[in-house]
Amino acid sequence: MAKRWNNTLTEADVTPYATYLNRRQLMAGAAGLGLTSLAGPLAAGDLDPNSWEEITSYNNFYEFGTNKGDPARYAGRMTTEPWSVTIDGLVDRPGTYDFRDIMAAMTVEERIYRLRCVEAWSMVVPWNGFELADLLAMAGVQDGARYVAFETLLRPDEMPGVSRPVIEWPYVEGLRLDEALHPLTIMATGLYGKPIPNQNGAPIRLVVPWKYGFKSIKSVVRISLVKDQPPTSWNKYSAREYGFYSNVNPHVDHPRWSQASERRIGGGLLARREPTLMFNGYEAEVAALYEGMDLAKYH
Ligand SMILES: Nc1nc2c(c(=O)[nH]1)N[C@H]1C(S)=C(S)[C@@H](COP(=O)(O)O)O[C@H]1N2
Ligand SMILES: [Mo]
Repeated sequence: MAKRWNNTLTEADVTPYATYLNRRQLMAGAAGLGLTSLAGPLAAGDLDPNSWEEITSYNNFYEFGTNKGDPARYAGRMTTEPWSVTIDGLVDRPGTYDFRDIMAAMTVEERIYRLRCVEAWSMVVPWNGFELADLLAMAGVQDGARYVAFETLLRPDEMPGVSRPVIEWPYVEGLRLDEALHPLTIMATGLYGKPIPNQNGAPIRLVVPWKYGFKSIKSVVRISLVKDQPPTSWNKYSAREYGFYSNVNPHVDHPRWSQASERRIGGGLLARREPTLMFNGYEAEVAALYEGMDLAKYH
């Protein structure tokens, strides 16, 4: 069932993990609907997804080259079977989890999300996936954990792009724990009901719809629960241009271009640019995570 997120979430400000879990259990018990009851009612959708062709041919996956067509051309070389994700750090059940075992344990649903690249283009993507919170619950987050670090596969013989030091490989990303546990944050494993294509981050990638696209790290092989804010690839490349948070924000420009508007892929050459929305349109759901923070400083 498609979920088109609207301003119905009020349970977003969940910092201590125990509080978070208790609330989920309470809600699940009360509603008898399972954990997805956090989602709230479906909104009238204004989200018209981009085509399969658009989503799978215009990509950023620098491990396969920096041109938009490179991932579609070269990512087929990446071996995705078998695949495992190591979950380690501050968890009760660290280990290397086979992708098939993860899939057997998770409930996959459809999430139609906006995707806003920091380069000021955007798409709407019908992902299939599950909440990252459910995967983290499987591993058992310990009290001291405050951030989640992610790492992409690094396999140079299958990745023509990594011979060039565009960024430092492997690609790494990170979220604050409450961002990672937010019900909008998913691990995507499918697209349009099919397994996710290699160029989009097969077999499992992060999707954080209120942040610039580069936070949504592809082809994840490691998830670590950590105490301190982890290093992230684009922040290491240029901290001034790419902050750790990188929430979509039309009022905070990239040093080299405006972030006030965006070009929707598939709109055609004559299409008007669309205004970029605060938190990419998910402000009602996520603004509470950043209450009291200077969003220009913590960009
Ligand atoms: N490992 C890895 N993940 C990545 C990237 C990348 O180069 N390598 N590019 C990011 C950027 S800049 C964007 S905009 C999105 C694009 O996702 P899509 O190609 O599925 O639209 O993936 C992100 N995840
Ligand atoms: Mo991007």
